[in-house]
Amino acid sequence: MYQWIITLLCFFFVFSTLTHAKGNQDVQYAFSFPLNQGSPGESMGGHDHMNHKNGSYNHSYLADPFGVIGGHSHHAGGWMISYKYMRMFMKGMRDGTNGLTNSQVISQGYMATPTKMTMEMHMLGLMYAPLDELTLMVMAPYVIKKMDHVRMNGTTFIRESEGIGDIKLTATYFVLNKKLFHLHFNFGISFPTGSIDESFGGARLPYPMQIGSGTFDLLPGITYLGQAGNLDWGLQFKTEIRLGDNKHNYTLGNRYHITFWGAYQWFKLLSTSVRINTLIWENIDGADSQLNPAMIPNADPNKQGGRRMDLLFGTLFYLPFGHIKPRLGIEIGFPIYQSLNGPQLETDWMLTAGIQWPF
Ligand SMILES: [Cu+2]
Repeated sequence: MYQWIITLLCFFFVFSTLTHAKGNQDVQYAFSFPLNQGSPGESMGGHDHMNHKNGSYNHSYLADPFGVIGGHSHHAGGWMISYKYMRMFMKGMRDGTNGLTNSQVISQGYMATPTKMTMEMHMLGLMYAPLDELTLMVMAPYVIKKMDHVRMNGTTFIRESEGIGDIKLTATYFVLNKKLFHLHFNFGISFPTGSIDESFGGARLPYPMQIGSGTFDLLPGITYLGQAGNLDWGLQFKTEIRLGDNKHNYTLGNRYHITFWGAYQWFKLLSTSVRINTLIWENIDGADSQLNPAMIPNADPNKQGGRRMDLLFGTLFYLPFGHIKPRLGIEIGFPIYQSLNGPQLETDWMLTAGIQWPF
């Protein structure tokens, strides 16, 4: 059902792209509000806000889609606070690229199977740039998970968990800063502040219901950004590398993300984006001895990995006040391909929305 809504949204975006592509000559002046920390007068039109410091291009605050993390940097002395709400909905089990019914999963010998899951995250972020080249960011998530299940005998049950997730400290450092070719490295560390002790009635909940990884994780990556006229684009490769075992003797799989996007500034205060996000995540290494993989598939460390490609559509609205415009953003997407080491819950759609407020 959700796929249909999202497909309609896609058509809307394609249609509006085609209708706007003609006869919109004034768009090169669309991005004319001042974003620099310097004097507001230096932005006269076009993308002049990027011509900070003798015409050099600083991707200080661009049309990077809301679901992208570490996709922009700030000028020296710049701050930004942000709030993002993320939601992901998963329904139905899948093995490889094939869907499985609940009874097909249970007939593999399990006592119960997950049927659907909602994951929500409230994330507070703070960015600060001590140098033009270097932007630091801290992100603090609050995670809420809810999973529905069905037992062998047809009865259903729900499990829930919530709490502070893994706090991340990250940095971007640019090595090239040209209009058509901006390149920055992403660095980061994720702290094991999220719980891996979530339980119900004294029994530990399966891996996907835990809040954190339980390990220190490294977050290296590289981001390329370009801009011409009112068009912005980007390509980002990011990884999450787990360090060591957590206290329950397992390590979540490493994750690899490759994403690329294009964004177009239609009006002074509105831009839209289209993005492809490819994710590969590995199985769990080791096992939590309190979990029995014969009971339910999501308690099996070898049924956690997978790969997925998502198509996402985003919109950014710039609020018309303040020296540097705050922006509201939303990005909605759905998988166009997913292959899972299953049986595992398949993803149906995901959403990120929130506000970014630079000062
Ligand atoms: Cu920022």
